[in-house]
Amino acid sequence: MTATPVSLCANNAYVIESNSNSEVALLGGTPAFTEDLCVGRPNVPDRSAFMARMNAMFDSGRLTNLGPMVQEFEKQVARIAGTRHCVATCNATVGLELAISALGMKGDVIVPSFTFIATVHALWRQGITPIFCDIDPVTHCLDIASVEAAMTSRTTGILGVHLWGNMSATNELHDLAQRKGVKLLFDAAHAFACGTKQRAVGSFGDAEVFSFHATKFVHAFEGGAIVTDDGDLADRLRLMTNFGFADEDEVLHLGTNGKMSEPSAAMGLTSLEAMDSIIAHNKRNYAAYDVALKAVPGVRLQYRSMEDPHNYHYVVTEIDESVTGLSRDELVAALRLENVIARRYFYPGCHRMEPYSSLFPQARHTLPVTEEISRRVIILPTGQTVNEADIGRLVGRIAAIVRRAREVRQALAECEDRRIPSFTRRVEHPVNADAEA
Ligand code: T4K
Repeated sequence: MTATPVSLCANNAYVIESNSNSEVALLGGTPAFTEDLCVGRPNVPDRSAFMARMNAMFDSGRLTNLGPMVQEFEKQVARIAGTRHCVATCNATVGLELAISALGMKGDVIVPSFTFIATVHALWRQGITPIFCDIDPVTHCLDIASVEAAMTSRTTGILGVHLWGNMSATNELHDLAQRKGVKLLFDAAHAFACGTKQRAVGSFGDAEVFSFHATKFVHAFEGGAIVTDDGDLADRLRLMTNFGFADEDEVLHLGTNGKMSEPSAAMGLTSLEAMDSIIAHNKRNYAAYDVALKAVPGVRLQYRSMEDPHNYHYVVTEIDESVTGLSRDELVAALRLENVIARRYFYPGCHRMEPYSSLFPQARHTLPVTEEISRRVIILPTGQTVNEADIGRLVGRIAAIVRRAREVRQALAECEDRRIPSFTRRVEHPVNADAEA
């Protein structure tokens, strides 16, 4: 690995040296990393503890269908979320679909466009029309004024998203939902173990849904969980995850196979045992990014409180091209040659993806903040496979790339390297697309 100059500051975070003469791989330098530094690389907890659980599972002969490890996982998740009930699911997408259906949402449901596509698919697959609303530019969660303006007599629910683990405007959304008599559900896929000192994410709205996908900071390979304080709703959800079976040959409800398996629960439980140390690691990484990125003009790190509970799982930066001299996409592309796989989550917004782009072509005119933010965000790698020294080296390269922006732009235009993502060669959704449409 090349040694991009870094120095250790008082709080042990590695910071870049402002006068470093770093190389840039795109301009002929050695890549910053010999192996890919990835967003989404899974955290792998104690293998022997996981294997012991797998052996216990084989000994018991119970592989799935609400086995003991799933029941224990549900207990742990409900405890951390501070809710009375938890229903584990095979993934969060199915969890969202089930919760939407169990809450009786139909007609129109309010949803942000700036989210992973699963949030919106979970509505549309059940014949519900997503009403795209804009986001707050600071938290990237639903903007309350946009929600209020979009509500009509057809609205039956609000599906908020605690994006990046940032809490939605829970109180305002609760008051609005109560006033209008509609259901309130939160996609909390990113927000397990987040919240305020007073209240964890999980107990807001009628229900909330977590993801325990392998790319999440604690995971169950694939997995999800619906949490709620409403006992009737939990009972209904429990039936619905198991085809609607109430008893051996008694079906009471329309249902599906949404169950979590025992191997997933085994991983989930083992992962939860490592949760505190993963969060502490992520928090140190966040602090290292915070210090180092202060030296890079035009690259702003999204704020995280160091006091309120947070999983620090998504390192969210916004690029100001007028300062960096490079677009977000050019920066992502230049980083690929450094073997850094940063992501453009959640570009270009669900309203510009199919089938929604064709169904709701006007949506882009009503979502100015979503349009702007989705062009600026880069998610940077963190998690157990990334340490503070990696962050010093990575931010050193970002700084060097930005310092040599003009040469980088020119080199990108001429570069034929297959690692350069095709999106840097396409003109995607130009800023004046509104005028064209
Ligand atoms: N709501 C929100 C707001 C969500 O973000 C998500 C999921 C959901 C709902 C639905 O939750 P689930 O139904 O999935 O439980 C990934 C995840 O698959 C997805 O769960 C997650 N959000 C989303 C943000 O990220 P992709 O399409 O980006 O995955 P992929 O295959 O490109 O992987 C991401 C990165 O992780 C790559 O750089 C490779 C790395 N990776 C991934 C896996 C699975 C590994 O290194 N090893 C691995 O095993 O969606």
